Amino acid sequence: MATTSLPHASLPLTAADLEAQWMPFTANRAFKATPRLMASAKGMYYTDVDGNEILDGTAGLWCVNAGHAREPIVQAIAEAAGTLDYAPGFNLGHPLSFVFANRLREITPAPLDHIFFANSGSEAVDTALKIAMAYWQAKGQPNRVRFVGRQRGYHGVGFGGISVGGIAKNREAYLSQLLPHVSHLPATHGIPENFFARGQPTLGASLADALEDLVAQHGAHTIAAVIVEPVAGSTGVLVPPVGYLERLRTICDRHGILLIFDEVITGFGRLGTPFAADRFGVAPDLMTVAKGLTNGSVPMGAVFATEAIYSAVLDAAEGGIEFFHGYTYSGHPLACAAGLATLKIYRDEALFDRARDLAPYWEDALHSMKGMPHVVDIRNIGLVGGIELESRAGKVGARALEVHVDCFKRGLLTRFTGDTIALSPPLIIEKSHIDRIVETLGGALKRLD
Ligand code: PXG
Ligand code: PLP
Repeated sequence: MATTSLPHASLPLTAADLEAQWMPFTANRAFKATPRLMASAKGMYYTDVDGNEILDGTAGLWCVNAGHAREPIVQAIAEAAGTLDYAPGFNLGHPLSFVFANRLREITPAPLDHIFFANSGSEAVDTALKIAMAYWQAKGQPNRVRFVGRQRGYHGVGFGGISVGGIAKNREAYLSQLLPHVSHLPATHGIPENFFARGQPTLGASLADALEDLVAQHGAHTIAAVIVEPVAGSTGVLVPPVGYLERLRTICDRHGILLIFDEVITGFGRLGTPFAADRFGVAPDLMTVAKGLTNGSVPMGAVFATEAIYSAVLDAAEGGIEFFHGYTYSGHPLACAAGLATLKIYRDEALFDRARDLAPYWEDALHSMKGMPHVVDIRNIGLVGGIELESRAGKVGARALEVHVDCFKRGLLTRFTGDTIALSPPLIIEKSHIDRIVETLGGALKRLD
C-alpha cells in the first residue's frame, strides 16, 4: 500500500485530542493521563503508536481468533465495500447474508438451523430474549415471561443483557428499571476443592438444581428461558463443573423451558470445538454469538434458533411481518463478507482443531504458575485461561491491574477482571508464544507485592 488516508498521520495525539471520545468501560481520566494506543496489528502482534510490539494474549477482546489483519478478510471487506456498501435488510436483501447464514448452519451444533443477524453480542442477547418471548406467545403460553440468568453472568450491556446478567457493577445504577421478571442461578465458582482444577472441575453439577427451586417458586408455566455462558468469560473464566450443563438441559426439558447458550466468547473455536455446545455435548434451543464470527474485523452478532422456534413464530403470524425486531445493519454486507472469509480461514487452517491440540500444552503452561506469589486459583479449558490473585485488603482489582500494566510494558497484552488475569490468545498461537506469555506473566507476578 503506497499511501494512507488514515488519520495516523496526525500523531501524536495531545491530551486535548483525547477528550472528545467518552471511552467504554474505561477509567477515562486515568487513561487519558497515561494513554496506551495501538497503531497496527498483524498475526499475533499489535504495534503501539510508539512502535513497541505487543504479543496479543487476549485475541483483542476475545474476538480475533484467526489472528490480526488476515489478508483474505481484509480483501473481502474491501471488495464488499466497493461492490455493495449497504443494502436495506427489511423486506429487501442481498445474497451475501443468505450465503453466510447457510455457511454458518453447516458448522452449527444441530439443530440450530435459523440465524438472525445483529451487530454485537449485546444485540444478539436482546434479540434472543425477544425471540424466546415471541416463541411462547406463538405457542399460546404468553405467561412464560421469566428469564433465568446466573450470578456473575455477562450478557452484554443492553437492558435485557444486564437484567439477566449477574455482574453487580454493570447493574447497580439501573436496578429500578431492569426487566421485571428475572431470577438468577448461583455462580458455579467458589468450591475450594475445585481450585486449580485442570479443565472442568468435578464438583458442583448439583448447583443446576437451583433451577428446580425456581420452578417450585414461580411455576414452570411462567419461565420462558434460562440463559448462561457455557464457560463464563468476562467474570473471570469460570469453567462449568462436570455434568452441570447436562443437568441444566435436563431440568429445562422436564419443564419445557428454553435453554439459551451465550457463546459470544466460547463460539468459533475457543474451546477446541466449533462451539461450547459441541464441546460439552449439550444442545441449546437458542445460541448467541459475536466476536469470532467475523474475527473481530467488522462488528456483528447473531442468534441461532431451532427450526421449532423459527417455524412456531412464523406460523403464528397471520401474514405480514412475523417478528417485530431488526437492526439497520442486520446482515450488513461488509460483516457478511468478513464472516465468510473468516469461516474459510477457520476451516482451511483447521484452527478449531489446532486449539484442541494445543490445549494440553496451554494447560501445563498455565498451571506451571501454581505456587507463584498471590496466585489462589488457575482455571483453563481449550485456549482460555484465568489466573486468580488474592486481592489486597479493600482493593479488589489492584493487583491484577499492576500485573496487566507490567506485562504490557514488557510487550504482552493480558486482560483482567477483578483480580483474575484472563488469557484467550488467537488460535494461531505457537508454543513459543505460550512460553513467552508464561515467562512474562510469571515475571510480573514475582515483582508484585
Ligand atoms: N455475551 C457474552 C458472553 C460476552 O462475553 C457479550 C455478550 C456482549 O458482546 P458485545 O459485542 O456487545 O460487547 C459479551 C462480550 C472482557 C470483555 O474482557 C468481555 C466482553 C466484551 C468486552 C470485554 O471482560 N464480552
Ligand atoms: N434511533 C433512531 C432515531 C433510528 O431511526 C433508528 C433506526 O432507524 C435507531 C435508533 C436504531 O438504529 P439501529 O437500527 O442501527 O439499531
